Formats: sequence, C-alpha cells, structure tokens
Amino acid sequence: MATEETLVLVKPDGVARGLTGAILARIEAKGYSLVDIGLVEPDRDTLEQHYAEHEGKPFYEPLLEFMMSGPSVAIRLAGNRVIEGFRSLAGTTDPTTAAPGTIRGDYGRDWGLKVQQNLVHGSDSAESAARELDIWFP
Ligand code: DAT
Ligand code: MG
Repeated sequence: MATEETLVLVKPDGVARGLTGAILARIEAKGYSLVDIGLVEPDRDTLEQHYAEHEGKPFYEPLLEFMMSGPSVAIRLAGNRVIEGFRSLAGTTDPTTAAPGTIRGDYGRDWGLKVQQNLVHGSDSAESAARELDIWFP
C-alpha cells in the first residue's frame, strides 16, 4: 500500500459543461479522499509554472488561453497509488480515442474538438504531483 497525493483539475470545459459533480462522483466511487478542493481562476504565471514542460510546443499558447477561459476546480486527492490510478480513470490525453469507461472517453466531445478540452488534469509522477500541488495549493 502506498498512499499518495496527486493534483487533479476539472478544467474549464468540465466546469462550464456542468460535469464537476459527475467527475467527482467517479473519484469518490473509486474511494479516493478529497483532502482539499476549491474553485480557482489561475493567472498566466500560475499556468506557465504548471505547464512549464510544454513551453514552446505548438499547443502551448492555446492551452494557456483555454485554461484562462473560465474557472477550474483544483483538488488535492489522496489514495493508494492515486497518481497512476487517477490517470487511468481519466483516460488518454486525446478524448477522441480515450477508452470508454474513462472520464475523457465518456464525456470528451468529438465535435468542435480541441485536444486541450479534455476535461481533467492529473499529475503524471510523484515529482510532478509534489511540484503541482505546491503551485495550486500554496
Ligand atoms: P495529459 O494532460 O494527458 O498529461 P500532456 O501533459 O501531454 O497530457 O498535455 C497537457 C495538455 O496539453 C493536455 O491535457 C491537452 C494539451 N495537449 C497535449 N497534446 C496536445 C496536442 N497534440 N494538441 C493540442 N493540445 C494538446
Ligand atoms: Mg501531463
């Protein structure tokens, strides 16, 4: 057993579409613990820190613009192997091909689609989780 914490974001598309509750229900059904949760409107500086690894990529600017388009819900989430487990629950990055049964696979829209509109973020490693939790829950 390895209890961990991860950063989960319900991104602006998830909040705007009224899917926060549905997403939280899946997280809670899995048995993960909500340690802290809040509605946030991150500024550019916060997002530059959060997405530092993607700076310079073609989707970087549209991604930051999208993340500033409306509020997100930030969650400090705890559980056994929750970092890997939440990534599995979220599904693969592109909702078009994310597996059914995952958050992105079930709710990701296939029309007017932009890859960044994939509903949720989850930290991808213990190092990322520690770094990102410091950014979103200072
Ligand atoms: P993930 O969110 O699955 O960890 P990532 O860290 O590679 O994916 O990318 C961060 C976000 O950037 C992702 O949630 C959506 C967006 N993104 C990634 N690849 C993209 C692409 N090829 N085109 C547009 N947006 C992309
Ligand atoms: Mg990532």
